[in-house]
Amino acid sequence: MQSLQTALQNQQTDPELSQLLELLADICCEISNDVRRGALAGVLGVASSENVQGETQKKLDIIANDLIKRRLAELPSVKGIASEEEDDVVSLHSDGRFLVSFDPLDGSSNIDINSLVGTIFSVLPAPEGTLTQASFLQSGRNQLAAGYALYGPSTLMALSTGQGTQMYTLDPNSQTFLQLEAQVQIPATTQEFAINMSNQRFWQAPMQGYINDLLEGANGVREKNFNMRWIAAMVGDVHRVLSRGGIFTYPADHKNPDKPFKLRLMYEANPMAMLVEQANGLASTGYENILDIEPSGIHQRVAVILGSRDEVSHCLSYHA
Ligand code: AFP
Repeated sequence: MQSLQTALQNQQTDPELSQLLELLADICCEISNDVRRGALAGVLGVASSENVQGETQKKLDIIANDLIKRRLAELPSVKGIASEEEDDVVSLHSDGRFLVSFDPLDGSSNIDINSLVGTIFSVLPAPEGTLTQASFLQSGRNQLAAGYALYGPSTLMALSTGQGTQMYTLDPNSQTFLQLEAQVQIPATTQEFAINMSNQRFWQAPMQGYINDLLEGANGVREKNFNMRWIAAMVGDVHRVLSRGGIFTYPADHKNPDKPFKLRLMYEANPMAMLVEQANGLASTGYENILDIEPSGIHQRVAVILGSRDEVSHCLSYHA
């Protein structure tokens, strides 16, 4: 199996970008070690703080965020970072070429039940001039790279630099990532969906209609039975979609009128949309391709429908 370093060289990735991606992989390896040691590393439980979005932070949210911030500061090519756990953007090196946005620990409510969590990251080109929030407000099409690490029974990493999506596994002995798949391909059709069904009564009509038809199974218009999965960590649900297909959605809902969407564009939706599109899948809000959204704020949230091409297209037909 080829290492991440060799794979990036073989893809003729820009050497500075490769260096950044190798550093991100190294950081994920460190977080993976903390996750594995769990209570022994003192990383479980709630911290006495909230993030900018008013969500209670877990200890590991803060540990992972601080680690990524500290380690990325080592690299002169990184101009600044934006994190789900930071109120504002953080300036690192004024001459840097890259911006990195990340969700340091996705699915953090899973950490205390020893279930799947991960780290999601996205790399954008840094515009000239002083770093501000506006520097990050670029559409997902501008991403130079996107990826996630999944801390599960083994630690895996999905990565794309725009030449397909590759899957790696962490070798705990050498502490390096080795390539498992050179071109991940999401099957176009599926009989598996992922949605938080407890929100059903709050969804808009198109999603109500689509899910109702799935639930009717072989007796309904779809004429086939569907199965449901929900990991409560986007990183785990998207990994399943990349592995065997499926549709994952967190649609708009009116449970809390001030917060119609759950997932963050810069830290979750954009990087996952790039990985999914590069693996022959689709990623949409229902009305527009996620990668085409012109962001209006670094903590912006959006509706997400992604996965197997034919199934996502079918879901979008309810929104037309
Ligand atoms: P946290 O990382 O804040 O725990 O949120 C995870 C997440 O944003 C996303 O990864 C999941 O798909 C979604 O929340 C799960 O939300 P529910 O609470 O509705 O299950």
